[in-house]
Amino acid sequence: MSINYQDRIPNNVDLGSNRTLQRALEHWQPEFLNWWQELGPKDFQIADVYLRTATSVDAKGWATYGYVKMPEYRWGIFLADRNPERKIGFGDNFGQEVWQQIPGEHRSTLRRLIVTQGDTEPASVEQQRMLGHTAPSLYDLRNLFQVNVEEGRHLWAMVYLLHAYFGRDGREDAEELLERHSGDADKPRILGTFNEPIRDWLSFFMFTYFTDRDGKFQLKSLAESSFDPLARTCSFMLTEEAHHMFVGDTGISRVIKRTLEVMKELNTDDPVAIRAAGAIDLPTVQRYLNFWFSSSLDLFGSESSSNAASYFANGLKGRPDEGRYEDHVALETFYTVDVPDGNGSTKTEQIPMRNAMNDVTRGSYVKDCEMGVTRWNRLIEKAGHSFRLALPSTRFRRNIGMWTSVPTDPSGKPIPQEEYNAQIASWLPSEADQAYILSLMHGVYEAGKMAAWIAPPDRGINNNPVQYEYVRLH
Ligand code: BYC
Repeated sequence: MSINYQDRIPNNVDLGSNRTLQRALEHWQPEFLNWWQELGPKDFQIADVYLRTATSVDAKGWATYGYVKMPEYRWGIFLADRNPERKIGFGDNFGQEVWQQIPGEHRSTLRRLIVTQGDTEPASVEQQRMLGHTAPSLYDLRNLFQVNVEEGRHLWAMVYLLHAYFGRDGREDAEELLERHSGDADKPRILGTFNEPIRDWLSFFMFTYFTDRDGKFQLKSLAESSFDPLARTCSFMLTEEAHHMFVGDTGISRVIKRTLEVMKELNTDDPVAIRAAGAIDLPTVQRYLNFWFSSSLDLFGSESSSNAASYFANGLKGRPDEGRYEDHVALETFYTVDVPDGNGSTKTEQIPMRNAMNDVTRGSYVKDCEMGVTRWNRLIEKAGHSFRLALPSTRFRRNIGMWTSVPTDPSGKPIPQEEYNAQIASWLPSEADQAYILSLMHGVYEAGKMAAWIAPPDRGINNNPVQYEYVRLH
């Protein structure tokens, strides 16, 4: 179904045929816009931003580009097309019809999953709200705002499901999604990472690389759901998510590229000299990476989770790319995890495969994260330096799961608490690192100009040149 932009809420779900639902969403719409004005990107609301907007959900032509003022962005409800042949792909009901309505016994669990997913979307916009003031270029400013409006749309995607399938409870949940706020002492966002402040662009690139990538894997898991409208919603969200990870991946590459240029010019790898020249030394990049990667690992939940086992058994949440696995029932297999033995060492444990689904997904995520690291290291190697970036171990600095508060070094080796306390400041961004990175953050708003700490991108957006005026400020 094509998307009708004459509607107050653009959609491809035939909203007009359900007046009650339409009215409920039209009631929520001004609350969303109020939230956007109060907690969305600070200022820039009258700037013309070169944004893409969904016009259809098919692979070829979903995006059109043009100048839009952010509050006029057409946030809408877009589900991937329905496949009438689709069957349940995993769990106890493998092979049966997928659900167009929610079976009563799964209502509260699905509601919780949808609320948790929905909560992350506005949270990320809140976290990023001040970054417009320090964008390293108009190209980057545009990318930030593209990410922000699409996270806003992802909130719409979850709110649609809450309104359409969960009655009054869902409507209340939708209101609460605008009432919790990132970092709020009384009403924080649900998941840890989404309460961490993002004050600088290095953190933004780390977040879009590592945390948005968690989003990719969680959305892929939900795209397998037996609840077909959830699966179709998440499938389309994934097409938007890809650009967010591109922003992170290329952002980090560009930071490294610039650092390597400075290292070459000065013929040194001394962080002090590199900083004096206004670039970001590689050990600092590693510390920011350590912080955001370890925080994002927690978003997958515990290694052994009875919640995860029941999501899988009931067909609510599968594994990313479930079709690639041979055994979709996973009832008789086991999974081996390394766990702390309580004496400063590790032991292995066998857990039923269904209980291990969080860790299975986390494992796929770590592999995906490695690809960027390999690419960045290739740049460093080509420039003739021996320094290498590395992902810390999945045991390092965990706050959820079996390794919670177990002191390890970044390689995952358990160490005494005192040693951890003494070293942690050298493994994560120190106050001095943060102050230095913040000192680099100044808005560069002249088309084609770049801040000195980052290299220009290889190409612009939608075949436009890098020096294109991606945001027209007024
Ligand atoms: N922080 O049994 P467990 C995205 C809670 S990002 C705080 O292992 P489960 C995006 C957990 O809720 C993707 N609490 O949990 C990215 C549970 O609480 P209860 C977001 C946490 O249920 C960038 C308890 O600990 N998608 O889209 O197996 C920009 C025990 O844990 C955390 C989803 O969240 C944490 N990190 O797994 C914008 C998908 N981790 O029940 C957007 C939907 C766990 O004891 N959510 N807890 O009160 C889920 O699938 C699951 O809720 C989780 C947790 C994977 C998050």
